[in-house]
This record gives sequence, C-alpha cells and structure tokens, in this order.
Amino acid sequence: DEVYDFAAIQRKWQPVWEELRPFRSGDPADKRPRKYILDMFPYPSGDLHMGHAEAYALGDVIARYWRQQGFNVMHPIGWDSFGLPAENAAIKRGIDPRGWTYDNIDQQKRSMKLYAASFDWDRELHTSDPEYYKWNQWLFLQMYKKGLAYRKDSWVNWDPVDQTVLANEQVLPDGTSERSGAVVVKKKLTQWYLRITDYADRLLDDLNQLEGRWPSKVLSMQRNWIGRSIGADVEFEIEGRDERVTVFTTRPDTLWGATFMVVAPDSDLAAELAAGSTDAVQERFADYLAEVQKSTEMERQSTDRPKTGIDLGRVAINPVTGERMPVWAADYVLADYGHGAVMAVPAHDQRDLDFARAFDLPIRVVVDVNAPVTGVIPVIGLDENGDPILPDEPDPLDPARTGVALAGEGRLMNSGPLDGLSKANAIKKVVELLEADGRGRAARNYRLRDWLISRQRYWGTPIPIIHGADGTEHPVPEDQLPVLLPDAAGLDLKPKGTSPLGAADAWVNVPNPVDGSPARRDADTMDTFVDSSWYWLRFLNPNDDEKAFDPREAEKWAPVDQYVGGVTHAILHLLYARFITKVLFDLGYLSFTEPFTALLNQGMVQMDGSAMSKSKGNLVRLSDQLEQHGVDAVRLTMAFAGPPEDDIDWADVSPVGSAKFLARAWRVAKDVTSSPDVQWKTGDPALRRVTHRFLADAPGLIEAFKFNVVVARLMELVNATRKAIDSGPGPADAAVREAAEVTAMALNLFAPYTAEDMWARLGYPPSVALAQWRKADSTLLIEETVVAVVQVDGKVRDRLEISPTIAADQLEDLARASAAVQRAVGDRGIVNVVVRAPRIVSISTRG
Ligand code: ANZ
Repeated sequence: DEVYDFAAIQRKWQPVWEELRPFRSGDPADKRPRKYILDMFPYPSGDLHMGHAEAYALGDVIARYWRQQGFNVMHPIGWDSFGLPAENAAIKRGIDPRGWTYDNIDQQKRSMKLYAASFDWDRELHTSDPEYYKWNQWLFLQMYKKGLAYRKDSWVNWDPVDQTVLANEQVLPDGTSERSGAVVVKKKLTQWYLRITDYADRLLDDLNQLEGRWPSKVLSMQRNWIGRSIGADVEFEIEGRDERVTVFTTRPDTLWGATFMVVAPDSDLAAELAAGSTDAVQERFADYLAEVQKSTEMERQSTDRPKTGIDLGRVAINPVTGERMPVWAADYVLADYGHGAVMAVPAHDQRDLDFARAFDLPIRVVVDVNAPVTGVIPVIGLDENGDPILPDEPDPLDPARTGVALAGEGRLMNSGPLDGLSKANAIKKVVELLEADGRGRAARNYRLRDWLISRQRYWGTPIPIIHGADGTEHPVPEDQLPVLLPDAAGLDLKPKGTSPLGAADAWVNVPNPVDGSPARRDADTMDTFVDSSWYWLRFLNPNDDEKAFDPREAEKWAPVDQYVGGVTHAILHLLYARFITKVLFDLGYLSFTEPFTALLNQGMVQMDGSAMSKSKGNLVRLSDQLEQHGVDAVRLTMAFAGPPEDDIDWADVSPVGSAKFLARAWRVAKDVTSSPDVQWKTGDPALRRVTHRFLADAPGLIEAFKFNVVVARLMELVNATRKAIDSGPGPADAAVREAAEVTAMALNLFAPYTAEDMWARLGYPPSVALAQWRKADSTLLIEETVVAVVQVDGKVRDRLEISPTIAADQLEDLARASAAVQRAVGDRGIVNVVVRAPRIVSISTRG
C-alpha cells in the first residue's frame, strides 16, 4: 500500500509548477478583479530562516485564498539587497559585497521555491541592480527639484563602530545603534535630508483612514513618532542682542510664571549667547558642552537624573511682565526640538521645577489647581471665641516646597488679564495678546525630524549630485542616470568616516555639468530605506527601463490590499513608504495617498520562550525542519500555531503532528473510488452537512486571519470523512469525494504540495491553486438550532442561535464577537468567561 511521502511529493510537483507558472498575474487580457498581496521583501543576509518561513506561510495563505475567490492576485517578491550587512561581511572576508549578496539571493530563491510560496516570479527585483537603483536616483532628483531633498550642516547620530550616520529611527531607545549595537554619539556633518517634516500633519491625519485595518499598536507607534504638539511660539527680547529668541511652548497660558529661560547647550544660539558673555562663562560653557556631547538623547530626556546646566550670564525679558529673566544652558533642552530654547515655568513644569530647585531660581504659581487639601490638620489650641487655632501650615501644594510641579488644570492667577480663566481660554487669550503685539503666535511642533539619508558606505545607491569646486550643487541630468556604483575592487571599504566612494578617483572626478570645470560626485550613498519606500510600486513593472513605475498599472493594482510583515518595521519602513507615497501623489504619479490598505504583523518564532539566536544555542534551522518534516508540515504548523499576530514557540508546536494530519488527509483522497462526474446530491447527507458548513465558514475565518481555526475545522472534516469511508457509506459515496475535494482545496492554502497531490489523485489536472472555492449549498446549512444566552456581569445581553453540538470555544468566540456583548463590556476588559455549551455563556468584567 502506498504511503504518504512528502519528499517524493515535493520532488514531483515543484517542477510541474515551475513549468505551469500558475501564479503569474501580468496577463493584460485577464478580466478577473485584482488583489495586491505583498509580503515584506527579505534582506539576503543568508539562507531563509524560521521567521521568513512564518511570514511567507501566512502571507501565502492570503494570496492563495484570494485566487480561489476568483481574483487575479499579484503576489510578488524581490530582494532588499543593498545595505550594511553585505558590506560588513565583505570587509570581514575580504570579498566583494556584490558577490556575497547575489550568492545569498540565489540560495534564498531556491529555498523560497522549495517552500512553494505562490510568488509571481516574473516580477522579481533586486534593489542593488542598476535597473532598480536608477529609479532611487530619479526619485531623489524629483524631490530635489521640489526642495524636498536638501543638504544641511547638523549634529547627526554617529555610529562609531559602523562609522556612519544613522537616522533617528535607527537609534534604539537606550541610545545604541540598531545595526551595530554601539553607543551612538553626536557628530557635526553636512548631510542630505528628505523633508518628511513637511508631511507631518498628513502622515498623522491619514492614519485615521487606516484605523481598524492596521494593528492599533502600529498606528499608535506612528502617532507617537510623529509626535504633534499644539501650542505657541513666544518671542523674548535678549539684552544686548538685536534679534529676539523664540521659544515653543504647549502652555503659553503660564507665561506669567516664566521666571527664566533655558537654551540647548548644543545649539548655535547657546554658542552665540555664551560668546557674548564673560570669558569665565565662555570657558565653563565649553567644558559643559563637551560633557553634554557624550550623553545620548535618551539620557538627556530622562527625568530622574540630576539636572546640570550653566548660567550664561545673559538676560531675557518676559514679554508680558517685563521682568528680567536669567538665561541658562542645560541639557534637558534639546537643540533640534522646537527652537532649542524654552521659557521655564518651574511651578507648572516638572523639569523646570527640578532645575529651579537645583539652582535656586524663582518659582511662581500662576495656575490655581485648587486640589482639595487632604489629611487632617491638627488643632493647636482655641482662640478667645473658642474657635480652633490652626498651625501656620505652609501651602500643602507649594511646588517650591513639595518639589511637585502643578501640571494639572485650574484657573489662572497672578496673570493679569488671564486671571480667572480656564487653561483653554487663557491659551486663546494670551495667543491673541501676543499676536496683536507681534510677540508670538499659535504654533505646532513635531517630534518627527527630517529624514537623514546620507550614508558614508559603499553598498548603496550613489546620490546623483555633482559638487562644483565653488561649492555649487548640480543634479546629474536625468538622461545620465543611473550613476553606477563603481567596482568595489581596489576600494578600501573599511569604515573610516568618509565614504569609500570618495577614493574611487576615476569615478568621483567628473566635469562640472555647467561649465566643464573640475568637479566631484557626491560620494555618499542613500539610506536603504529609500529603496524599500517604493519597491511595492516597482513590482508593477519591474523591467520597465523608461520609468520607475507605470501610473496606469498603479491605477489597476495599487494601493496594496494586504501587506504582511514583522512589527519591527512598525515605524521606519512604514513611515517612509507612506511619506514617499504622498510625495508621488503630489507629483501627480499616484491617485492615492496611503500605500498599504491593510497590514498584518505576524509574531515571532521563538524557542523555549525566547528569541532564537546562534549565541544562545537555540537556533532552529529552517532547512533542518524542512528536511525532517517536509515543507507542508512546517507551513501548516505556522498557520496552526495560534493567531498569526502571536509569537510561536517552536518548542510548543508539533510539526510531527502536522505531518500526521497531512498523511491522514492525503489517504482520504487516495481512498476515494468514485469518479469526478458523481452526482453530489446522492452523497451521504450527514457528511455533506459537515463539508458545506466548512465551505460556508472558512472564508470569513480566513479574512479575519483565523487560520488556526480553519485548520482545526479542516481536521474535523478529515475525521468525518475517514469515518464515512471506514464505518459509514464507504469510499464510493459522492459525499466522500466531495469532502476530499474540499479538503484538497482548503489544504492548498496551507500545504500546497499535499493538496496538489490529492487533487491529482482525485482525477484533476494541476493546479489546485487555481481551483475556485465552492459555494456552500444553503439547504445543507439549515440544522436544528438552540438558543444560547449570553450574560455580562449577570445581565442577559444577547441570545445566539447556535448548533446544539457547538464546541465550547466556538460558542465563546461567538459570544465575544456579539456587538451587544461588546457594548455591555465597554472598555472594562473581560476577566472571566464561563461557558456551558450550548446554553449559557457568562462573562465577568473588570469593575
Ligand atoms: C512652558 C511650559 C509650561 C511647558 C508648562 C510645559 C508645561 P511637547 O509636549 O513634548 O511638545 N520644550 C520646548 N522646546 C523644548 C526643547 N527643545 N527641549 C526640551 N523641552 C522643550 O513639549 C513641549 C514643551 O516642552 C514646551 O512647553 C516646553 O516647555 C518644552 F507648565 O513651555 B513648555
């Protein structure tokens, strides 16, 4: 008797698909509706690993699902193949990054084909190909023309190990480099930036469109990253200086309580104010600045470290009180936020209060937060009228004494025309007063910084600018693109703070495009996040050498219907892709402003509760898993492990169990003895009901990403079919064939090899991936029902009509999904659910 042999099945079908190419999506005559399903493309740093295996298994369920629903699905793949890992590997081994990269791509591609992800290989791209990066350069030039790409001198994040600058996004919260792990320091350099801050409001506001379609965690990470603050700019005169200093504040209502000013020590303003002060101040300032330069931004913003700073010996004038205020430099004020200077209101801002208390600066309360005094005040005696005498207690809320700033809301006091107003009204009023006086205005501020794209490294896209000897900038004419990356041979790629390209004499020295005089190419390369910001558009026509992408194809396919990838890209990549989409919209190339309509973040594959790594010795090799259990068992395990958003612990799952189930399903198809032209209606009604219930339920479950539930239901279906073969109507019954065919179609989503082999045994030509999902026969869905009651905190909130044989967890899912129940639960959170299937679900909430 023939047994299930996954290796033989893989060997059999891979070449058949290679020949058939069932996943091509580029036929212009294809009239099916379209779906664009995109997996984040891999970085070719070695062979595929378990994380890839999870992501591509899940993305493929979605792509295969929509094909079976009658869509022309575009599911492309390519390689994000520029970047530091290749360069570092090349340096370590003394080889060319190009060779290393393309060897890895070959290996990953072979693995992906074995893994049977349903990619349209006609659309394959590599960002390190000149045919691709030419268009990075084109994009850069379009942005340059619009003033969206510019160069400036500024303090940048410097990775002392990789010897290159980093975008803010690449510096981890602990101040280390996301890439090398080194502590990031500040360095002043002239660098290229993309003006993403011009798009801050749109990047923020458009997130509302994605509500419910992107994970809420990602939406809030994006919102925090952009970090919009609403407030005012206020101008202060400085004695001995012509120009006023502007500060940004979210609390202009507290202006009467501003008692000193603080500037960022690493700002030009601080240097200038110090230079205009005494020699002693200048000396102390220089020492302090050197000290500050050593700390990270994270450290500087931390509230629980001792405040440091120096008095610059200069005087600012409070524009409303006319009071003279000292000007200090302190590192809790950041140079690149707002205007790099603050009006300090110690009574109402904790950092200002800590500073004022440390350096004995004045503190004035201007908001009566009117908090009730708690605690009992002891009576110390009675007066002549017999009334209690209270001790001369200090104000229990006095910030100078308690060290706690009064940040809450209240009525304004000690504030002249603002007295008695609420915070909101006071803000309105003071902004009016300042505007009338030309001393301020309403203003917004963002945490978001412009995107620094210059990298002093080799393996990236050359920046298409030529620098004249006189310091002028000249864009490379578009018809001279691409600016090819010179050969690595003969170049020293070792990090040294300047780009290796600067040493490629023949490449870097070019005539000035204007007058032919000697000039030099820009020797920096672009951040590789530029490459990945628009690759999803290049997939539309990856071989077009006339344009970056075809707007008509974009009209047909884009935006991406479903994007699948890791939450590690929640900020950087997604923000940049959203930004570039809006830029291309503004340039007239796109008709939409958001690139990814829906986003699924898969969890991570772990081992024994922690991330897998070579050093921990808990690395599970994908190639070993595929060899031991087969592709289908690994893929099925990924889908069955739990909700896709959750992490998978490989120690807790069972690819062996998956393989057993696949063998069981496969034997069902093998045992079928009827031919494809059976009359379905003659089949066993009980089995047919199970099959059609599955047909009816699976699509909704897949669209809600409940892949694991579908697999569980499929297991039930296979069990029911087995029973029908062995102890029911037997292998010739039409219902047995029907169930086996539906099983093959559904397994196509999770276990394509097994599904294809089943399909062939059932008498059909390849490919099951193109078979259309069958409609459930509604007459078979009617079954005896009972009513289950759902209670929330003891009150009946819903009644559900359900099958009397419903499983407890399924009933619980239904109860939790009920709108009435969700309303009753509100945002209190569920603490306990008791299910007595099929009659009662009792939910308890917090509070
Ligand atoms: C006076 C004030 C009074 C403030 C008060 C707050 C509370 P967000 O919300 O993060 O935008 N600030 C302004 N520029 C700064 C800089 N470069 N570095 C550090 N702090 C800076 O914070 C805005 C507030 O942070 C501003 O409002 C300013 O302090 C401070 F009761 O002004 B505020």
